[in-house]
Amino acid sequence: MYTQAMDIPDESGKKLAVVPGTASELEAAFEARIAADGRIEPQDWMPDAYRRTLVRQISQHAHSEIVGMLPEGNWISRAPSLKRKAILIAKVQDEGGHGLYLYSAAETLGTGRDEMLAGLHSGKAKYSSIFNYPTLTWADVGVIGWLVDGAAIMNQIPLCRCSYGPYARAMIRVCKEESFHQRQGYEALLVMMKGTDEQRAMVQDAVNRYWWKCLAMFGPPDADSPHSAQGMRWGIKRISNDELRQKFIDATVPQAKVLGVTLPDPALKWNEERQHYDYGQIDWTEFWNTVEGNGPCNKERLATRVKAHNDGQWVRDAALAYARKQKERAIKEAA
Ligand code: FAQ
Repeated sequence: MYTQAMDIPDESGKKLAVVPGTASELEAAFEARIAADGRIEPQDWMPDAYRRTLVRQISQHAHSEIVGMLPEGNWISRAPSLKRKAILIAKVQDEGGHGLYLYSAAETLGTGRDEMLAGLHSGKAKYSSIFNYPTLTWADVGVIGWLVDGAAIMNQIPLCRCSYGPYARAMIRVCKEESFHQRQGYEALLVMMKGTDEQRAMVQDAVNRYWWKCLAMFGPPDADSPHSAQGMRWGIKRISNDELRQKFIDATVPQAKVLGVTLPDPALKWNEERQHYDYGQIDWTEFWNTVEGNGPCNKERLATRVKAHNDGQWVRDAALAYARKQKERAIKEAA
């Protein structure tokens, strides 16, 4: 289980925390570990800024998984067959599980889940822009699997090599599950494309609405990304936002051809010299507007999460009361 693996020590050397020394010696040991591509573990000494960066990124990632359950969750009761419903339920549950591994990984850095959730519920913490758009038709569910999970995997595979051990280990399992999510989405679309003209039009419409939003998922261009340079230096990020975006485009164009859909970008063209596809301008104004809370579904998504959290208060209260009773019983029995 992932939770048991969180304390696995790094084989590359002794724990930084057990090496006595001054602050500058500890910092030097941390830097040496990073330079040697070793892993930092929860008990190790680490600079405050490294810790803060990880809590920010991992908790935002966790929030994305949890809020990301909502757009597809809306279709569970309307899935077109029993098979599609079973797959979709499994996928949405997986996303919930990803959120939980990630909150646990962030907790190893000393930040409580209540604090992280308070950040989400107050609108202070971010989550992925992509989940603030509506799912209008069944084709949107297929396109989320193909393109949104596809973009998520592209971004998350390098995170399996993140310098922070618990995050890297969580990502291994997450990526395996995301791979199933991507395939089920693509397969659902392949079936629709073999159907009626109306079904094919539905797929094309979903691709048209989601394509540009998926490209923005990778974050702002490198030149406008305030956290990238330090994140790369610390081995948290391994590949830059723009490079990942390019890799995603290069991998997706042939898949779109097989599927028989057009990607909605007239500038999309193979560049022989670069050995990559050229592509058009992403609307960053729209992206930032959505990130800042003004996308089409931001308010609805947050309100749904806050209601679910409040509705679940009795479960947390009951679990705490039970734990208290267990403890009291153990004390009585020991007396
Ligand atoms: N949406 O300087 P950078 C999924 C923010 S999981 C919203 O480049 P960084 C699974 C960024 O946080 C999808 N905000 O920052 C699934 C920062 O804000 P801050 C989530 C964004 O951290 C599928 C500011 O802009 N994946 O889809 C976005 O170095 C289907 C400046 O940006 C992850 O979270 C955005 N798209 O790089 C679930 C992966 N992009 O903190 C359900 C882990 C940027 O200063 C259904 N995260 N921002 O207030 C990462 O890899 C990185 O955090 C990046 C951003 C690449 C997202």
